[in-house]
Amino acid sequence: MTLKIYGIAASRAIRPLWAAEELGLPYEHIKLHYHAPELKQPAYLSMNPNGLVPVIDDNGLVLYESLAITSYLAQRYGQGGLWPTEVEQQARALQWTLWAATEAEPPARQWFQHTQFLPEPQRQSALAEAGLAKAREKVLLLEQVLSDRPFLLGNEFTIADLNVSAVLQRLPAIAGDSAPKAVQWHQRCFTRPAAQRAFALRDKA
Ligand SMILES: N[C@@H](CCC(=O)N[C@@H](CS)C(=O)NCC(=O)O)C(=O)O
Repeated sequence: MTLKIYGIAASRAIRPLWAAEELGLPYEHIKLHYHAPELKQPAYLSMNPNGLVPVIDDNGLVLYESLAITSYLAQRYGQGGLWPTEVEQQARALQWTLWAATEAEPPARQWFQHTQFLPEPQRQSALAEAGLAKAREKVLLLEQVLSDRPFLLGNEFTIADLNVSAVLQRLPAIAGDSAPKAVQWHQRCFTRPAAQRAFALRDKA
């Protein structure tokens, strides 16, 4: 059975879409909007009781949480490539994935919500500024780590890079001029053909 990926590309579903493209996996894309009422209906809630996208169904394995999905796809289909073989590197990939979810995403999201996503009357500039300052601290940490290597785990692009760069999708705007190496790394990730193919899906209905 073909891998099914639920969620429009202009949502966190971009993460599993990008992973599937990296791995060359055939998939069916079910373009559910994050505001679609179906997300709160029993059929969808039986797959993800949180009522959120993305979800995947991989031959009967139903999984939610975008970064768990990307990590699963890498581990299952990308051994020795997207998923490193050494246990130490796998541990570092997990470290970066959790860092992306718990350290980087909350402030980056706060900044984005209060500058672009929320309707203007709901935006609060103090929250936007605080989110930006905190997110920039995280980018500066990446700047240090990337001072001596092209990718987070070394010389090769891995799931750690996909997860962190996808979460920090707006890294160049967050960094400004403060973190040139992090910006270059982000470009290296986002100019990969698989990333381009996945992000191009945002322009399609
Ligand atoms: N931690 C979850 C977050 C998923 C999430 O918040 N998805 C948003 C779209 S990016 C959503 O479905 N929102 C619908 C809603 O809030 O009702 C993940 O990474 O998969």
